[in-house]
Amino acid sequence: MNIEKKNIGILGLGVSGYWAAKLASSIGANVFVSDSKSDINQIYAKELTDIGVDIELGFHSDRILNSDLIIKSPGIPNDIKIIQDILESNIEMISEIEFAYRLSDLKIIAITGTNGKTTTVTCLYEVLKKKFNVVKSGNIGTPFSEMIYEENISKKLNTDFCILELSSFQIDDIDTFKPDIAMILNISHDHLDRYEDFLDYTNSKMGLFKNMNDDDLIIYNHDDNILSDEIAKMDRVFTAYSLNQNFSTFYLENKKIKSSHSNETLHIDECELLGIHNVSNFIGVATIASHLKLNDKDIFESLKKFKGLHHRFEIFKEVDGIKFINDSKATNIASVQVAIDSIDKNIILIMGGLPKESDFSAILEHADSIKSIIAYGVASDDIHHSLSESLEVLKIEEFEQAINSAMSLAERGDSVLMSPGCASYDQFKNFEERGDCFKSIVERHYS
Ligand code: UMA
Ligand code: ADP
Repeated sequence: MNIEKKNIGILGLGVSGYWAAKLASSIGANVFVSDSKSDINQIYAKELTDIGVDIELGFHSDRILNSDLIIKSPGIPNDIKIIQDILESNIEMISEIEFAYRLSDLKIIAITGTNGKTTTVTCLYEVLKKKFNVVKSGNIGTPFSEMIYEENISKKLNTDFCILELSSFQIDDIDTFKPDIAMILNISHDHLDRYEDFLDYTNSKMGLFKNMNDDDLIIYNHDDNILSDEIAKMDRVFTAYSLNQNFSTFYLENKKIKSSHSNETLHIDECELLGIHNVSNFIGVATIASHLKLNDKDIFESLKKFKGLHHRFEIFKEVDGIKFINDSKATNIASVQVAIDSIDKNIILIMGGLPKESDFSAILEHADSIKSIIAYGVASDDIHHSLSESLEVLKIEEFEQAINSAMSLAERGDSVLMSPGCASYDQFKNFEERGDCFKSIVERHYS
């Protein structure tokens, strides 16, 4: 793509817009960035102004309609007026991922799914780095444009693969983007405020494969029913992974991950990162690594040592026979369900926050594993309403009091699981702050 001297318009001056602007400007484009907020990161604004980028803050004017190409940040919804004006104007509008892709010659491994993307991308990175020069980018926090900018200015990076975490928002406005390998982990209800309905959201995720052909590797989790149904509708070759030997090269048998290539095994209780969902993620990672010719022994060794990430099924304390698990990143119901499935019984479950849906009744499928539920925050009424006929649900508005109540209920043999199933924004800045708050309340209690 030749954008030298072209007018490039960028919507949004978050981290994606900033790096897209730097990348476009470094190639000689005339860059204009528009952000509807005034109080954006001042360092971004200053640095871009210094390199000759024009910036408009506080509103989206028609000026962006003078662009030859418009790059849209992933968080910008389609129903705002300026997007409608752009669509009517026939100016090409692409996502930041598509833009960086057009300027890149990196080999790409793209990972998407409703839950487990960041864990899986990080795990795959740890496994592949034994043999390859790999980088990780995308929704994980480092925009793809930043990666390409760095690659362009330092020609010596010799990157073999870029592992790209992709949200549905980032997939929505791709056009020619074609990964060499793509993996989809699962599909469940999330982000329904941004999509017309669940089908619309599902179609967005499946859009990742639209330019891939039979020479590219497309991997999907066969154990996810919604995903399997979608795959069955598509007329192309997919590679499945599963806990079940009938569908997968790597599989789970008697608590061991096994491979049909060798006699190597990995006992799941010996892994640093626990949880049945993480076993599934491991099998997905192993499938890609094996395709790239890593041997089973090396793959299993790296999986065994992978520690996971904070706030994702993080077993951070065991005291008086009680386990404490911080799963603050579980912001939808499907991620709570896998956390419950990963613990046998005697769970004191803390849920709540800002709900994405009002119906929590799917948790009733796991009623036998749950001793009590503490429901906090804005969602507490909905949680109580959905679950209290069959389960003990205590409504406690304030987070710290909710945690204290959970601790006072807990006995030897119990697990206190903070897996909220909701966003954190009613009482916290983000999920990290909520998880850190949970951990510090527990630590203080036992100090
Ligand atoms: N803005 C406008 N007009 C609007 C709406 C927003 O100008 O109508 C502006 C905001 O004022 C803000 C900017 O757009 O200044 C923010 O852009 P953005 O929301 O696209 O966020 P970025 O900072 O560019 O970060 C994005 C991803 N954010 C979202 O998709 C919401 C980051 O994922 C990602 O790490 C980053 O690009 C790098 O690729 C975050 C996320 O929450 C972690 N993702 C969602 C998730 O994981 O569930 C999808
Ligand atoms: P994402 O980047 O997709 O949000 P994360 O790795 O940050 O995913 O994990 C978010 C939540 O999803 C955590 O609660 C985590 O334990 C849970 N999770 C991880 N892997 C899976 C999976 N395969 N299926 C369902 N939930 C998962």
